[in-house]
Amino acid sequence: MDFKNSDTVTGPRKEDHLPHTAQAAVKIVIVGGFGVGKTTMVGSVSEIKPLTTEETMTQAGVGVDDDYGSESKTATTVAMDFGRISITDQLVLYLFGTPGQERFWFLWNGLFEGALGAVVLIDTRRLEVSFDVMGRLEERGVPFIVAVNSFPDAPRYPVEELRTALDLSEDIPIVDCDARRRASSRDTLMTLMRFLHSLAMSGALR
Ligand SMILES: Nc1nc2c(ncn2[C@@H]2O[C@H](COP(=O)(O)OP(=O)(O)O)[C@@H](O)[C@H]2O)c(=O)[nH]1
Ligand SMILES: [Mg+2]
Repeated sequence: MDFKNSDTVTGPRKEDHLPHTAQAAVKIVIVGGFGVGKTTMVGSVSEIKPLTTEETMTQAGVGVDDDYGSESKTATTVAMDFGRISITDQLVLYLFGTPGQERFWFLWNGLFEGALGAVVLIDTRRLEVSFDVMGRLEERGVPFIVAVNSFPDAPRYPVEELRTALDLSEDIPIVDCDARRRASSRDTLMTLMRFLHSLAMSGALR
């Protein structure tokens, strides 16, 4: 076998090491329909080089994936994105960006296993692509918040209108975010952590 390219596989970089103060690591999933910004969010917020499994869209996806609103997208994540962010010295989040396309649902069982919570990204031009995702999180009892990714030509709705359209209960936070911006993505994750904390305090977490 030819190992000529093995020098491209390097060991962990110094910045990849967990801080020695880290005490808790939790798994968070970033979900939503095709092209809502999952890969972008994991990439913008991760402090390690995000691992992204992208595959150029093939004929197999044509007519199957609903790609309205993401016309310029040439690749779609078929497996997942993976990243890490330290929220405090002690708390580390592992982020898993999970595909929302129906034909990849078989991947979900494992990906949701052990997840403390989820961010559901939505694109207001295509709310329906994130409906199923929310249903599946509810089925599995994974608490989530909704983040409205700010695409420039996407219509803007008052939060309460979105809540009704998405059929979400009062307590589920709905926030605006720009997945391309680290600060915004981080704020979104902080909102999720506060929400999870409040659920834990009220005894609502399973
Ligand atoms: N304007 C704008 N574009 C975004 C934003 N987030 C993602 N995009 C773009 O939308 C496309 C789809 O994003 P991507 O992260 O690949 O979506 P995914 O399929 O959910 O992983 C890409 O071309 C991104 O550059 C955002 O917050 N604002
Ligand atoms: Mg992606």
